[in-house]
Amino acid sequence: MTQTWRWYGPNDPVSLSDVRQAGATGIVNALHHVPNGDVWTKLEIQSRKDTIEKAGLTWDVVESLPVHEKIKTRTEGFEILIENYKMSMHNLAASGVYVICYNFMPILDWTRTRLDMLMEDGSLALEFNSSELRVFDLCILKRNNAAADYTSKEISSAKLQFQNMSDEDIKRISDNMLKGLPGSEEGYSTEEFTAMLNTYAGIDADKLRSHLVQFLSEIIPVAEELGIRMCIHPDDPPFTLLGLPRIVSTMEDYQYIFDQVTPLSNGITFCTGSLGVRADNDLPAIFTAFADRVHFLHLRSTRRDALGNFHEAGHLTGDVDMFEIIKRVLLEQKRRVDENRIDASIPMRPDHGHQMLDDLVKVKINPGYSAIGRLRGLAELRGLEWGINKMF
Ligand code: DNO
Repeated sequence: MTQTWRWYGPNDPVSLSDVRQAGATGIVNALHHVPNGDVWTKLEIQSRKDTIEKAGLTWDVVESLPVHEKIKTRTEGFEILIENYKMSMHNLAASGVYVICYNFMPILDWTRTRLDMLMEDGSLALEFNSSELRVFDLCILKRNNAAADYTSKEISSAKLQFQNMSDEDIKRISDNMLKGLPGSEEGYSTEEFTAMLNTYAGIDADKLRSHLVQFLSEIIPVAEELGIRMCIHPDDPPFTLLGLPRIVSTMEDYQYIFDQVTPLSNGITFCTGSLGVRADNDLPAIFTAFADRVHFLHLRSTRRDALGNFHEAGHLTGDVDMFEIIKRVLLEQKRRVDENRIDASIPMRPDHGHQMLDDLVKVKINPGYSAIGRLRGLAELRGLEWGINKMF
């Protein structure tokens, strides 16, 4: 695997020289300062690439080239936004950046309710708490018809929980849900978010799926022509949230997408932590079913409970069988070597580390993306890969 590291650009508290010391060779990066929907110009791309290369690293993956909400809802102006998207793809290929990660999650990107869950060892982890999500939906956001999505027991306990909640907790949950976690391109106030929800009024999962397929039918031919590998990120978490459809959560979801748009450049960001939140997702089976179109790996593990809560576990602990996944990745890489594929080394990044050691006292960190927890994750994953390779 090619070891990469997500870097948020010059304002990231983790520097490129830190990344080199962590042992990664590649950078995963986006032009976060360019407004969502605008073209990424050749000049901007090249200047970012130069910065990365001056530090002795390479820009291996774009994460994300964001898909504008109007493309997802196919509302006024979406045609121009798709043209802009294609132009950004052209400009990236012109600078030699060929792997593009994106997602098709309505309005919200990844979602957590708490960013500082205390672990036994004193480190902090990201958490998704389903009862807090219900409090947010029913009592803070007060979404129209939200009650229809829950049992009467869930509704009464959410109300009780809300009555006893401190202002601080209410603010924490609202901020985490709406303001956008690191890498999310948008943040909203409650009013703005409610207005955004209305733009999805007539859009159910089937409709959103057809919008994705229409988008892919336009951009995948461009990717084929340019040698770009597009890789869709799964829903995080992989289920419907706040009444919004989510369509990249299961084996069947992937199967549908690839049946509709077949070229291999229509690929996957295989995110073990996101997919692993569902007990009914068989991760090794999903990997093997679509192995030839896995263009990027997010390696992390989550721990779920029976109530629908989950938190980020250590990279080798939790519910993901990392040994089995990496073993299958290495077999797929061997297969690609035999086929003379140029993408025989799949870029991976250690995803979401715990906040630990000196990072606990740093003034600024990006939750989930502090240096030391990811460094620990990368070291563990690298060791596991090394060990499995020795066995082959
Ligand atoms: C969270 C990330 C996501 C991811 C996007 C890809 O940590 O994995 O924000 O970057 O969903 O488009």
